[in-house]
Amino acid sequence: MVRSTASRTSHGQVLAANVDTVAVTVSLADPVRPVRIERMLALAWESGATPLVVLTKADACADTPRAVAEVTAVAPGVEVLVTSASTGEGMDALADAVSDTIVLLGPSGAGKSTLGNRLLDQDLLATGAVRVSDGKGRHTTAWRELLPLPHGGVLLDTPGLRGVGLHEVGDGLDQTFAEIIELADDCRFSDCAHGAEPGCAVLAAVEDGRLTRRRLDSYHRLQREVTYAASRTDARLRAELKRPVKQISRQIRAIKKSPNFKS
Ligand SMILES: Nc1nc2c(ncn2[C@@H]2O[C@H](COP(=O)(O)OP(=O)(O)OP(=O)(O)O)[C@@H](O)[C@H]2O)c(=O)[nH]1
Ligand SMILES: [Mg+2]
Ligand SMILES: [Zn+2]
Repeated sequence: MVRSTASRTSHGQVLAANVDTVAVTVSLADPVRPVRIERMLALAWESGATPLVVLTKADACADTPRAVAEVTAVAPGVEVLVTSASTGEGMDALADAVSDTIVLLGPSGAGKSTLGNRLLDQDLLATGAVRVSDGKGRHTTAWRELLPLPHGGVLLDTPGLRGVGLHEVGDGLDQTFAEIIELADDCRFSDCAHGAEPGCAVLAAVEDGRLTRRRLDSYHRLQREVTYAASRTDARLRAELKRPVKQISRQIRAIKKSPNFKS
């Protein structure tokens, strides 16, 4: 699982490897941020692991059904679990969904380590209160921690993600926006970009309300981001490939200029 680094170089940062399940944790105590969920799901799908959305802090949510509906709408094909570490809600379902290696991913303060402790049946992971002013976490978990689960499998707790840059994401984006890809099957042109083309089935779905404009805009934006990241990687690759040739031609010039050189 790789994301773009905060330094915005064209290199990615490996977040986790060899995971079976990526649990994208989202706090129900905060308003739903769809793009953030889409970004995390794209990374999760791209890794080849099975994504799972774990909604935390159900006890602190005024309208859970509405929040669940909002999240489900941006997570096609992904199981969405409602949990509360405070009341124990959803903990059995979560334990059932966990098999083999599971990584907890999400912003600081989402409740990853608290969930982890529930799954571990012990308080092994440090947890910390969120800031009262804005509800943001304080980055309590500072490093990734791998722990064996009591009923088999392994848990990987991670530090809160500050940003989720998409790096070398391909199929992951299509899986995240699966319903758009499905609609696109019916576009008149096979290379339709769903911008202003005639006979675009995706735009038709936006027109009649089957697809939200926000969702399509998000798809386009993340697609542009991925293309841009790829072009930067390509530019770097090209430069790296050219370097030896440059060095060799410099050496040839130097030899030709040397007094001993006879052509
Ligand atoms: N009300 C409520 N609070 C919760 C629940 N789960 C976690 N919290 C609180 O949320 C805060 C953050 O929890 P953590 O588990 O430290 O969050 P984290 O995602 O590990 O955060 P980082 O390590 O900073 O990335 C703590 O004060 C927890 O007690 C829950 O189900 N309900
Ligand atoms: Mg933590
Ligand atoms: Zn189209």
